[in-house]
Amino acid sequence: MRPSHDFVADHFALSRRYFLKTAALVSGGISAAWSGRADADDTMSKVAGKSPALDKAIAELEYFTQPEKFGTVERGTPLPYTHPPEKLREVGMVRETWRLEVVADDDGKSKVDNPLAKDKGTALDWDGLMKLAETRAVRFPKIMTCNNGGSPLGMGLWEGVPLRDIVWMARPGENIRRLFYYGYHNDDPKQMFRSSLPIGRVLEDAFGLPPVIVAYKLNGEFLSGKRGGPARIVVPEAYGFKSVKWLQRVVLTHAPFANDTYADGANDVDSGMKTFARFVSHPTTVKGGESIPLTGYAQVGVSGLTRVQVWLHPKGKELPADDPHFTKAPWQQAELLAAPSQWKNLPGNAVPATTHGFHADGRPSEWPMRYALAHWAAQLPAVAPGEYELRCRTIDAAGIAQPMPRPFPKSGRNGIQMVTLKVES
Ligand SMILES: Nc1nc2c(c(=O)[nH]1)N[C@H]1C(S)=C(S)[C@@H](COP(=O)(O)O)O[C@H]1N2
Ligand SMILES: [Mo]
Repeated sequence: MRPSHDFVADHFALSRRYFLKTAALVSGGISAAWSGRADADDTMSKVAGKSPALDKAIAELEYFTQPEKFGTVERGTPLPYTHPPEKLREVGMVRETWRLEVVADDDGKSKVDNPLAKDKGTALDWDGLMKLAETRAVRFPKIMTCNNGGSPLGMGLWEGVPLRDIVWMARPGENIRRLFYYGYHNDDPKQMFRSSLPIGRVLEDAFGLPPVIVAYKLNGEFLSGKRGGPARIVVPEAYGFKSVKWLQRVVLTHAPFANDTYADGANDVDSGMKTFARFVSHPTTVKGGESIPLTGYAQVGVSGLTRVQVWLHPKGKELPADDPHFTKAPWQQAELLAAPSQWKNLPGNAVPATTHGFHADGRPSEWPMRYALAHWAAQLPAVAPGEYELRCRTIDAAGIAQPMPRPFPKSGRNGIQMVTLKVES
């Protein structure tokens, strides 16, 4: 058995070594932001150099998601961003005509002294948003995941203006407990997508969390229509359904409850994002006597992340009937990789200055970062020929294996992923 690894290994050192071997990439090499990195962080990964296949797989990992690989969950017939240009203009789906309203609910209780309303000509427009951005822009990393999806949609560095700055402009008065917010939905109630938050979450941030934002950029580029542009909500700690795209209207209400579109689907609309692991690269076949290179990522959810583990189980061998989450299986430690040296898919392969969760020199201030992803790798020792099931899981900050045995996929799926492996004789 391979010894277990307790150290967070260094993706940085590993990829530097890999790139030094790869002449074509040396010049584009390591971001200057990293030159100030402490030596203590420079320890070599334990899996590094064990196999060229694994080194290559690790070097190919991408932290932030390429636009064309970002997954989408959307509704609308037609999808609002597919309207012809004229119609896009007419319905506020382009910057020139985009407006954001912040108004009181017509519940007769909530008071808003300076509503930002289209009919009063006071709605926030794109120039107003960009003006705010000059002094108020924030950026933070956040993984976008649908609570109903088996894997994340994409990893983003989101930029926007805190929603509270816009809410304050509307001068909220008495009796406001919640915000309902709406995306453009072809003016058809059946196509509506809306979500909601307690006012307290918008006005303040739990210690260490970035604010809820009206986002206009993802990974350094202005949001495409597909990704929710001109502007969308992004809630750092929440599943995707809280991050309404094509945002046009915020209603300040006395209502004490969530009225999210996602409440309809039996979803837990208050769920925190869960911690779980997935494979990125895994061989489907290896030769007898060969070790097994594996890479993957974990989503760092509300309960944190300390480890990723993998388990190789001979196919056909009986699985314990009384242990559906395999808590007693002989799991082996994978290695959690340190922060990447280059933040691929960002302009200049670098995280911009003044990004929440990063030091001024571009190093993350904690690792792994919450509500983000972290990569892992393992090189399993050779096993006897045959067919195998290979699984991965996470251990959270409290030392609890995730998924915990619990039957609630509607509060976020974190099931154990299984892939198969054939070892030839
Ligand atoms: N207007 C609008 N916003 C929306 C949705 C939608 O259908 N319409 N889908 C939501 C859901 S359920 C998810 S999971 C995320 C997905 O974001 P993405 O498509 O940018 O990955 O968007 C959310 N925002
Ligand atoms: Mo979703």
